[in-house]
Amino acid sequence: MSTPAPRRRTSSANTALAAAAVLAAANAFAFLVLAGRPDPGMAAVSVLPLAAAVLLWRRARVAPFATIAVAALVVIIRPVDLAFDLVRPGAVLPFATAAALVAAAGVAIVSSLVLVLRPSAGRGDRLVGVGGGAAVGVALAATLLVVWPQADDTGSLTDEQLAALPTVDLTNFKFSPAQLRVGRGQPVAFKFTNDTDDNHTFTITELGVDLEVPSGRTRIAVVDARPGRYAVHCAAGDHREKGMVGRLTVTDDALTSPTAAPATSTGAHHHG
Ligand SMILES: [Cu+2]
Repeated sequence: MSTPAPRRRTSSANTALAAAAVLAAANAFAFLVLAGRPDPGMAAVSVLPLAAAVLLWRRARVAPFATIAVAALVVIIRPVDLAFDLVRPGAVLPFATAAALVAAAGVAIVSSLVLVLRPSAGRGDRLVGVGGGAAVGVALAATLLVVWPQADDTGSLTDEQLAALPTVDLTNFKFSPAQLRVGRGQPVAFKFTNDTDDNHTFTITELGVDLEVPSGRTRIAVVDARPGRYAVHCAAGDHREKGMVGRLTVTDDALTSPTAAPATSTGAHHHG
């Protein structure tokens, strides 16, 4: 009866965090060793937030900095990249990283609450807890806000349909092909690949299409337009000025061409 409870209270949390740490370590190992090309940056990213979350949970002195580090990492990696990996994981590693970061953000938020609510919290603890938790929350919210519309754009296509999509390569600095031609009628889906180190976009201002294609990723865009000719450009940096432009022609008939074919069905396609 004389043994104080607090030591046991955190044992389940410790176990969960230990498991998370093992996952993060495995993730880092995969990025450094198993991947054909070692990627120290991604390895560090996959471990740091979890380490920060662990420290925060344990209420170490560095906890305030840990909270801020988690928030900064989420922002630095860019919500759109995270969101993309979460919604349509093209590879296990980026997905694992994104999932780990989101999980870490969740732990950081909870830990901030713990920091704020504990009886012995000083004024500084409370300020850091509230500020850090809010910062992580905002970063996480931004990520999730990007997630939903992406899910709507790409989630309804079957694997068969995905494989049959016309592909447009985004390179520095052009669209290949730059002339897209589709027949009117059903919405048309394109697959965009970006193998460069830069992020690019597929933007049709007239149609309200603004698709971000992160570096090294593939994305699907569903375009539903009346017959006409639409100017296409990349909205990243000065890519448009560098010639990253194209044109989408929607013909007045239902004919298709090699550069684009109607998707057989796009099911539950929604506009944001
Ligand atoms: Cu671009």
